[in-house]
Amino acid sequence: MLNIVIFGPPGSGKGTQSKKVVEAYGLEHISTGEMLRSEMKNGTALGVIAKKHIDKGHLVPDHVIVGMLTRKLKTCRGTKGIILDGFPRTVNQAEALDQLLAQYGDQVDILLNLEVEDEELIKRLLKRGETSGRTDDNGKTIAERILVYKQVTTPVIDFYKGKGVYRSVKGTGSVDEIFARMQTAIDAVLHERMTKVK
Ligand code: B4P
Repeated sequence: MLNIVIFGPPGSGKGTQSKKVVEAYGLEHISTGEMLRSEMKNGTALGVIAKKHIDKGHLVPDHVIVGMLTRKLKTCRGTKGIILDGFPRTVNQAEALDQLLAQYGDQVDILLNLEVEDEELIKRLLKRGETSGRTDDNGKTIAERILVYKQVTTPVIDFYKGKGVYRSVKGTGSVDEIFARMQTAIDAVLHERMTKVK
């Protein structure tokens, strides 16, 4: 399996780029944000818990997210691989992911970090808020999400740097330009794998 993590602050283009990776490499897309929004829409118990946190721009508790992801990962066995979008967002989640993948003799092969400045993030999310209907795409909540990202989520970067799978990707420019940068990094991993097999 090829296991990719797409990482970056809110509004960095994780969802947008994940769709292109799925098309190009035939991977399963796992977006914890989308899964939570579906739970909220269906009014499930998990959705009710999630809404309380999401509306404030806070993270949903680790145990809730890890439980949801564990169930989802099981359904992805036997596929070409996965792209994780919005997970892990804490070091605890990263450790849990490691253990979950290790059960299957797998690991994260690459983490792609989309780097975008705050000003651009805010601009993108406010624009999306005009049409998305997302309760977290408003000025106050966007600012809180960016703060939470900096305080709680960025330590995940060091976790993966330590494993040698971290790659930085410039996240500004056109969607296709950014995707080309991502492809270069993913193809390098695939090439390295082929070389090892030979
Ligand atoms: P997510 O759905 O993951 O939301 P996000 O981080 O804001 O990223 P998103 O995918 O929306 O933005 P994207 O960069 O694709 O999470 C929502 C909430 O759920 C979180 O705040 C949290 O509360 C909770 N949650 C989710 N996962 C969790 C976890 N693991 N642990 C705890 N809580 C969790 O795109 C943004 C916009 O930019 C789009 O409108 C797009 O059109 C635009 N865009 C993209 N690329 C562009 C480009 N090159 N140029 C211009 N615009 C671009």
